[in-house]
Amino acid sequence: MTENYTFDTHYKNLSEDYNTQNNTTLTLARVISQYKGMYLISTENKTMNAVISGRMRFDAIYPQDLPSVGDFVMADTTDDVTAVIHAVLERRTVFIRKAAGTSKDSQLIAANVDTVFICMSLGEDFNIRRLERYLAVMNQSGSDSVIVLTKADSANDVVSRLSELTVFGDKYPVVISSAYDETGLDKLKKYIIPGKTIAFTGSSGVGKSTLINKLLGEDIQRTNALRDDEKGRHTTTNREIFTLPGGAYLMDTPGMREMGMWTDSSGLQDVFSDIEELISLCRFSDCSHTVEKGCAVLSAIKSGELDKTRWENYLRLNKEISYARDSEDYLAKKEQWKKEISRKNKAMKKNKNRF
Ligand SMILES: Nc1nc2c(ncn2[C@@H]2O[C@H](COP(=O)(O)OP(=O)(O)O)[C@@H](O)[C@H]2O)c(=O)[nH]1
Ligand SMILES: [Mg+2]
Ligand SMILES: [Zn+2]
Repeated sequence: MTENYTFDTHYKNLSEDYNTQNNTTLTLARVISQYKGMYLISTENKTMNAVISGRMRFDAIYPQDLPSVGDFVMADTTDDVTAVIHAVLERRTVFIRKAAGTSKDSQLIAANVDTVFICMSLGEDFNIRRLERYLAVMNQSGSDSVIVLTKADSANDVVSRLSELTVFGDKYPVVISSAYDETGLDKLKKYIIPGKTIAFTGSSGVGKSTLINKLLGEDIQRTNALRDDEKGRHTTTNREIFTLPGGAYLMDTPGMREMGMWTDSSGLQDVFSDIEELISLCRFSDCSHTVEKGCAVLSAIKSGELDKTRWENYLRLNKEISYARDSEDYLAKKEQWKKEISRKNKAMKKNKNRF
């Protein structure tokens, strides 16, 4: 397969700097798919398999230290069969998912995504609390979010569903779409411009792959027949980037059952600006919003101005952030402890040799 990518000047410059600083002649490439330890990368003129260098594997502590789909990497492509990735160039955005609940695992889903289409079906799947979560996670990633409401052809109460979105004000563009009757495709295409990477995310079965197919104009993605419960099945097993002839990138992401928050609480501010505003109006600056007189949050819930489930979702997401922060501290301490032990071991060995 021969591709003809043109990377943007930002990454071309970074790659030249890398080669100068490290006295190497590595090639700039983009990771377009990943399966376990295997990568598929595209240079400006070819697509090939790649693995990471032993050094890179050895040095990696966190999953984020390894290449992910969307990364721009420096690779040795002299071997025609398999390239070797030596470095990841600085990411513009990172889409990290933290598995919710008690797990400490985080997963880098994609790098360098400019715009995320957060897809939600106008059918049974429609859930404003889930949308809040996706928006918050995507805000953390640094990418711009567009709310894409899918399957408009089969929806019946679009008006009431749209009214639920008014809590976000006009912070996020909303596109009503249908891959079946092609509603809204023109609006989506406005975001798909050369050089930009657009990721599709949202629950499994909402129609992401079908939309991507439509936009690509050919049946590259596999889609799955709808089950009665509208959930669909997990069809996209790994993340993959598709390049449009004009030079834009479309990325499919697998259906994610859990979409936890990581350590940066900035993601919440935009999604819940009304709540943050209310909190600033509470009479006491250390208000716990549970029993206090003059609590603006409690009175807004009472008056119906603030939906209680929205408040609870806000609390839940905040809690996840503190949990993620704690576990990061824990990992850092563990790393410190490992270093300490290896230092002591070395010192002991030295002493042994001496006596
Ligand atoms: N009614 C309707 N069904 C759709 C539309 N787009 C996709 N579907 C169906 O929804 C199911 C899941 O689609 P798929 O693209 O695999 O969803 P994904 O898991 O988000 O990638 C399939 O049965 C599709 O045929 C649409 O615009 N309207
Ligand atoms: Mg899919
Ligand atoms: Zn309060």
